[in-house]
Amino acid sequence: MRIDVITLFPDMVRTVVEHGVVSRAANQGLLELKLWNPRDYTVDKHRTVDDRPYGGGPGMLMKVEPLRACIRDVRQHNPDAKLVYLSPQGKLLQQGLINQAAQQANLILLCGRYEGIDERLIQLEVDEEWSIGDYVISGGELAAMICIDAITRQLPGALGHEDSAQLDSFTNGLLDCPHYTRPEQVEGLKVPQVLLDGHHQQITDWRDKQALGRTWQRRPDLLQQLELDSRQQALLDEFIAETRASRSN
Ligand code: 4GY
Repeated sequence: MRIDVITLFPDMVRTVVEHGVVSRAANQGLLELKLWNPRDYTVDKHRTVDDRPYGGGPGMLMKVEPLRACIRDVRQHNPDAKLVYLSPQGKLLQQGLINQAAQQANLILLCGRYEGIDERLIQLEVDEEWSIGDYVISGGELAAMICIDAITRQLPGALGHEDSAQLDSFTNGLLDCPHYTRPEQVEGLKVPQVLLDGHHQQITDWRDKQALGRTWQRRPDLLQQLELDSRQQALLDEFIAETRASRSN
């Protein structure tokens, strides 16, 4: 997959391919990241990339001409790609949207700075607007890096074992189960016995039950969107019964 990123801070975005899973994917040729800086498309002596908002008020906007020239150049090199603007006004990013994006060959991510970009550039140039959540950060770069990371780990071959993105939390619409490693005891807290016994079906049942139970406790909104099968419903019923029992003890 090829991802082009339009940003005033290319050095910041590049760091996403310098570590871990995303770095390995880039080195394997699964991900090709290209960075484009609107500042390289300025023509004035000061290389100006900001401009004042009509109507006044605090803050600046990204200057239209260099940004538009940059977008045009990217599109010329990558004509088939969808262009996504990252902003709090966008569609909330969820695993389904990430997985869909990972099926595409190309993507262009546009990072805003200052107070953002002229609305007419959104109308004319932007195909989709995505949000990473209901909070404001100082620029689109961190949002783009989150997108790149989340998309890359869904590319076939990006994770060590081919099925581990399948096992990720949210792939099944649920939160993850708890995990334990050595030592067997930490400050008197023990590893659940079932994980030590080596009965694989019991381990699977326990993990699924914990995932269902935690989702029920912490994110009931996620559970409501799911149709549980009879095994899952039975495991959740057990979890709820155990929770009530241990609360009344
Ligand atoms: N939330 N999801 C987000 C954001 C920063 C000024 C427009 C978000 O995606 N991006 O908060 N972005 C602003 C900064 C320009 C984007």
